[in-house]
Amino acid sequence: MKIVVLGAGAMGSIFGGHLAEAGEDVILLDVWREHVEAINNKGLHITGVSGDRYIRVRATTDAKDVGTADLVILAVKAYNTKDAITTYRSIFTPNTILLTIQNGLIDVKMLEQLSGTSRVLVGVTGHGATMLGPGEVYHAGRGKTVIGDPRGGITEEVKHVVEILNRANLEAEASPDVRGVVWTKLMANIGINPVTALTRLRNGEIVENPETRAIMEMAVREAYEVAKTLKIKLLVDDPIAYVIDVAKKTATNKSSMLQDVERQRPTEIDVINGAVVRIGKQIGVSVTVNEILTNLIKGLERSYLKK
Ligand code: KPL
Repeated sequence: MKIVVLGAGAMGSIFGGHLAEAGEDVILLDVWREHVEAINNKGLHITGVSGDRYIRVRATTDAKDVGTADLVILAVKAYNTKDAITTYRSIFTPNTILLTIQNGLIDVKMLEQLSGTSRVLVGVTGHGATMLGPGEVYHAGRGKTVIGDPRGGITEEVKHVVEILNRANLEAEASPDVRGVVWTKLMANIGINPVTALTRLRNGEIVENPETRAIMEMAVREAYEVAKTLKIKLLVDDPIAYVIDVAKKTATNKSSMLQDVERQRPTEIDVINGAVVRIGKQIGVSVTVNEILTNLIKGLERSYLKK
């Protein structure tokens, strides 16, 4: 099976590196030329919880080097999805399985339309990873990767992809209701990411501080109302307690959104709080706090992106 990791940032490199080590036919596809050259010249250097090593894996910026893929693991930042699939459209056939492991609420219909395959699977990963430089990735933490078919049920495709990831030591499991898994993780990102990005506090600090904790709780409460109205079954009974627990367990982390803001990059606000705002408005659930957080992050992005 030819596996293409589309988007060889930190998470894509962790997945691609593990798959290559397991002997899979894998190629990393990314527009970042220096990163691709470093991987081809020296190997992909992964450090951190899974060990310090150089992994031999093919990398390219050019779809022509790939041909077509049997499995595409989509790991680009959500705001680059359209560009990435459009640029590399030729790697997809109607039989390609497209597994997104992106953060936030990804629009599966859009993935189907852009790629031309209806075999789209959704994955939620608990791995933590950071890019250190071209060819250099830090594996910060291991976690389960839960995979499912967005239409529900555990299909043969889901089982097959889970098996491939497990062979590569990526600790995967299948879920018959991946929407519930996505929305549960979304609760943590909704509460933690914009509040940390706006205040520059670390995950644990926004819980200790009553003012920031109150905003975090209000945002999660609204998102929970949206989820309940959509009849989404979360994996937890008390989303606020869950988000507080995640923030405490990752207390010293800078959230991904805070890192984006510090590096003056676009954030994933549109697929996190922004997605809840869009849906809440459609179904008539109040999403005022999420709208304020979304608009503040967008204003902040504009202050540095316009430079
Ligand atoms: O996923 C995260 C992120 O930073 O995006 C959390 C759970 C908030 C951990 O930092």
